[in-house]
Amino acid sequence: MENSGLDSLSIKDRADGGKLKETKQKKPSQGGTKNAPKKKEVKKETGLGLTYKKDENFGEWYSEVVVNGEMIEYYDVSGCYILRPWAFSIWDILKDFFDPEIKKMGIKNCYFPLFVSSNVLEKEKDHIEGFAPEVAWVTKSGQSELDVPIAIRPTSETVMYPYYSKWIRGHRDLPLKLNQWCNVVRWEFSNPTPFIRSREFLWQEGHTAFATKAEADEEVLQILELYRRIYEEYLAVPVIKGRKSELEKFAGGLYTTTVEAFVPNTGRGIQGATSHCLGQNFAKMFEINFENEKGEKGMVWQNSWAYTTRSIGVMIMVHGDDKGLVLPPKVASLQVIVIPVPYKDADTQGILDACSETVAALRAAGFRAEADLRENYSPGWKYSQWEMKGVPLRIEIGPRDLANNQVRAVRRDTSAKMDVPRHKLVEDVGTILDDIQQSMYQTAKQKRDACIVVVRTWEEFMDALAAKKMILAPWCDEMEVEKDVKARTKGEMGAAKSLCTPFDQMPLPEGTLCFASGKPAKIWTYWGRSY
Ligand code: 86X
Repeated sequence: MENSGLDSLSIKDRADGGKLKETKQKKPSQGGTKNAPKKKEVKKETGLGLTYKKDENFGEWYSEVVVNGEMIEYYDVSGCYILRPWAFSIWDILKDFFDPEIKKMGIKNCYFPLFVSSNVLEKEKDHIEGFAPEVAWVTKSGQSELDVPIAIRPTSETVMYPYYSKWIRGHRDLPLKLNQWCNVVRWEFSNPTPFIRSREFLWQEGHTAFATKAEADEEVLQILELYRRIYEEYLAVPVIKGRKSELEKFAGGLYTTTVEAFVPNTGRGIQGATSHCLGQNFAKMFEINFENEKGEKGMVWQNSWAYTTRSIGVMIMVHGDDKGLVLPPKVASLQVIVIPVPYKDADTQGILDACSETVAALRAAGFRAEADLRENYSPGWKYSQWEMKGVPLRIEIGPRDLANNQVRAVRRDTSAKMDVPRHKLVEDVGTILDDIQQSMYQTAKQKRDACIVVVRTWEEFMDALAAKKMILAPWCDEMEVEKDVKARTKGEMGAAKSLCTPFDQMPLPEGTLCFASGKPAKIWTYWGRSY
């Protein structure tokens, strides 16, 4: 896995008195000329670079980035992936935000079993129907067949709600607000993709029951706001809050709200998380009844809500570049990597000490920082590796920095380089990391916004779809019309569907017609292809 070309190149540039800025050195990860077979060339040069470019072959780029960035290891069960510490730490950070927030709302954590008996799973046949092919079953222990096959949860309504029925008797038992952090299994058949579509994934599922619809309605939006914050404040991914159409909502519920993200490279929308008001449908099926203060019988109002490890995949797709992952500082398990840049005749020990002191100061101030003091790798090789892994900020310390009592900081998102005086280290690193977080969000938002097109006619709609846009169109809000849109756009790339009806509605002038049916429009709705 070694190299020499890269080493000499970077060291020379760096030792050259800080000319790095202008030199615009050959990027090790990008290899040779346009038409040359990039793959081998790059691999030879560094053993590190990406073979595919994000704009040229997005699918291959993504697979390569998640593996080379050490997020994922492929596994020998198709559709299942190993989440390596680099990925799992992001999941931990999101959980460390979300879990205390829901606890403030009075939601309690619990754990229900992984297995569902076939009786119970089939109890609510209506809601299971469309999903049945995705359910995984345990049929044997050792060599003997089980008397009754046992399902593995694809979601936990059927696991939990029989006990809601048992535990809820009177109004004093309400609200009942439970959440669990767990895995679920859905045996998908369409092309599995790490994080985005895997057969087993991690999520939190919240299941709550209230005496009144008003309480349920309020919670749906409180949770949705937390989901927006996960995406926008943590993952730096812009999302649109809205409501799913009747066709796209969770069929078992009353209405479904969503945060929708968009992946500009593929022109696909992606549901980021979902918060449902289930109404009283499940209360009816599972007989979740209660008696109010006046002794009258009523059925509970329920919600359910979830976000999954898919969120990490969306973040990778939105921010990654041709050098690898680009992690927002708030979710990066390592925010600052400090790399010594010694060279012949330099005070190597002084440089190493300065690196250790820098890490100690940053850690003491609460930053997640490490020094990469490995001796068997060159600085240039280390730069490439930490760029691949997406560390937001690199600090280089060489002889010139030592002499000037400064460090050289290099941003992962923009490649901008800055000299930071050591007495301002903590302050400046804080400022830079904040700026990276904000600017990653703003850049992603600009790219997303540039993909949004407002259309009024079918023709404009089809053009926008071909151009991979996220389409905002006036719609009559009729299910038959959405089915028709799906049918009329069916093809290799997948049909178009409604993504969401944004809560934030533009004015809809009287007389505006539906883009698809020509009937009077009722709402503005986002449309596009989706994951
Ligand atoms: C829908 C609905 C709901 C709790 C959420 O979206 C939030 C958390 N659940 C999930 N859904 C299914 O009900 C379902 C059921 C079966 Cl049996 C299945 F195989 C797959 C499913 N996928 C989604």
